[in-house]
Amino acid sequence: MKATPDYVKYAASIVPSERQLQWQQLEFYAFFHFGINTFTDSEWGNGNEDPDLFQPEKLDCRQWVKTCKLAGMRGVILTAKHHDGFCLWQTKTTDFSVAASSWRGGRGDVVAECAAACREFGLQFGVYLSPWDRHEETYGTGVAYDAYYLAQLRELLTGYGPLFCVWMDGACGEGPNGRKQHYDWESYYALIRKLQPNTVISISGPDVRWCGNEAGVCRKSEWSVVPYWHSEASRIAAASQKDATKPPKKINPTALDLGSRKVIKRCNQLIWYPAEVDVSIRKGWFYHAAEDHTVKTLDKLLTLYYNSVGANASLLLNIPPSPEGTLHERDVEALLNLGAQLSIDFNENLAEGSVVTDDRHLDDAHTGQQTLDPDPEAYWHSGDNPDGATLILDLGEEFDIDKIVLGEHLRTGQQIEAFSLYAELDGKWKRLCKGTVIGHKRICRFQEIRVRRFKLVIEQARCFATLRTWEAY
Ligand code: FUL
Repeated sequence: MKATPDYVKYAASIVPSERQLQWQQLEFYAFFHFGINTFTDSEWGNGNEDPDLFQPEKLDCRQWVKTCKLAGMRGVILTAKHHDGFCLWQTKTTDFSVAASSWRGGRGDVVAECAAACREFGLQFGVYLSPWDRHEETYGTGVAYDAYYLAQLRELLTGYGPLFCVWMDGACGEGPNGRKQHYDWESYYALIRKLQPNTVISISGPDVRWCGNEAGVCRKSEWSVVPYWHSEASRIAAASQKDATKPPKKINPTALDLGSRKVIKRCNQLIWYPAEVDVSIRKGWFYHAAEDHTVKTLDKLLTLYYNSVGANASLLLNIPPSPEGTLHERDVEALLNLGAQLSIDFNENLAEGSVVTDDRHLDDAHTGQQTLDPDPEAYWHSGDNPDGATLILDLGEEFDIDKIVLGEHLRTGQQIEAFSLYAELDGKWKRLCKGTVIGHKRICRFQEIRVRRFKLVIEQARCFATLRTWEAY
């Protein structure tokens, strides 16, 4: 048995917070980009719009949320305020809000309606609150704007029930000669922690990592333990959008590997910072009738799902409501088809009631069989000699299978660095899939085969290996 280097031991010791673990369970949730831009047909408003343009006459947040639920999502994030500064709730911090529109006599509140719809349908609710604000006069003055932003955060964190997430965008299009705001991030984080300790702070914050593009592309290996500097707001801002017409489509090639041994060896401060993939169902983030034909196909949506949720990232899929205040029928159709397909894909876990044997385990409470127990705290643990550990799943009889779902027990850290999955075909083990990260969830997809036994080999792990779940479809 080779000695584990100290830097690997250190990486193995990094574990998620309780709020990160809760967030990780959501896996797939919606983004709603809705605001004054919806009525001006733009992506980035300039902050000088007439608030009375905001007239979502048929606003129906129940339709938004219900559709998302049917698509298989477990939460939603609403743009309470985008870069233009227009607020979708009854705020006391500015006149530039729904209160200044004649819509519903100035008493409308989209944040409240969306939060209520989420409660009704059992989805989690979160808010996007753009730090960059093109309307607010104090933007760029430092402390005064921090106070403004904090007051907005306070209203949102105290007035609308539990928020699972505050999404702080790194985008800023002020350019070199524009206003420059030095945000007091720490004060924002402290207020969120104080008012809602279970809320994750995403993107320009310490809890959830932006995958680095807006095209739905995720790395082959999406490590959850990465160098701390990936969470620095200035670094995130530098990589973020600076021009409405140029959303980042690729991951910067220098940032393709965030957490292999090669990378973590060079950093003595690591953090748990799991990835989120944000992408729009259409071309733009906001609704434009001219983009109705760009709604992604079922195939494309499924690929996005499998490549993110199935690769240790969460999927934040944007569906922009139309000026009427409803989701357009094309988006609804696409979401319903997606939900229906996902329920077919994961209709019956054929591993349930099967037998898993292992060639090593820490103790009797952590045998291979534990991987089939739905309790998230029941898991297989290899003991301290994980490399080469082998588990066999025996379904008892042959089934047609094209997907295996694996997941580590994250409460004890991210340990697995390389694995291979095999199926027994005609008495021989045929490799189906070879990978690095398993993390919260790895979905291995392959050509459908008729098979009874699968073998999982942990080729390399940090201090030990765990497996919380093993499913077959
Ligand atoms: C970007 C913003 O500039 C876009 O408008 C959108 O909100 C996207 C999610 O983030 O950085």
